[in-house]
Amino acid sequence: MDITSVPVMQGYLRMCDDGWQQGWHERNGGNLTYRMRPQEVEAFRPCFQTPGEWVKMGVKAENLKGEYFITTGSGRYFRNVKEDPAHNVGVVEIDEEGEAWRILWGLQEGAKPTSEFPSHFLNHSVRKAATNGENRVIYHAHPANLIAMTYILPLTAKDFTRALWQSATECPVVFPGGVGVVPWMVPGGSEIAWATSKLMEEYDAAVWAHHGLFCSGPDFDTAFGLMHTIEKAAQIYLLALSAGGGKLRQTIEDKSLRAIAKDFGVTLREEFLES
Ligand code: 2HA
Ligand code: ZN
Repeated sequence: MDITSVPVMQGYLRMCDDGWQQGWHERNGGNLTYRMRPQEVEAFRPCFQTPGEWVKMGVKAENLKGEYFITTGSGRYFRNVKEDPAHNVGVVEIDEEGEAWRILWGLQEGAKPTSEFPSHFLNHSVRKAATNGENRVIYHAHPANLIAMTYILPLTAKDFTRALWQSATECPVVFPGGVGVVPWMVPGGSEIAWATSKLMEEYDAAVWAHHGLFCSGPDFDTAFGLMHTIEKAAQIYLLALSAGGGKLRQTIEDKSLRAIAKDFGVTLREEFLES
């Protein structure tokens, strides 16, 4: 059976390649996980191999017991995913305690799930709970403009959200709840995983200072679209600041943000508005 004929895998592989094409995944940068629907697991089941060993994650989530995820591989490159899915991505099953994974397909020749699997796992847990099970995608990338913003703005959710909302009219519609900000931390461990997942209880995107961005969504289009929209807004913000010699002559006023929200039927996070 050709795994690239399974629709969910087609969507997953396309998203990896799209992220690579955008320039967000230098070397082994970034990672993508998808929580599979039961019918997607069944479509994939003929491809499953003899399961690997259970491996504990150092984090635990009650509401992810027995779930199946597609994940990118630790140390593997987004650039190679489309050419060779079996070496660069895989399917893992979570145990009945919600604390260990084992490989069922892919991640060939000793690969493991992404080094950020603990962060992805806890984010899946909180987003699943926050969205009544709708959320399925957690996506981490290294988009350059957004990372550059973390060197010039105070590292607060309010400062980042306002700067991004004001940088393109669509932004308040796409992320009316704003974005969270995680201060600089060592990547890959349970500390950054906990800090990020705490923010993901409230936000569907979280900036990692001097590192990148985590986005979530119910499907590949929404999660990729959120990453894309935030990064484009960051690019506009930096272009405008650079062209203006560090000064903005005008921006989208709060009353205009409110007008957008009213017409598009979204609720902006009130505490981030100043008037
Ligand atoms: O996978 O992006 O944050 C490499 C990373 C770690
Ligand atoms: Zn990273």
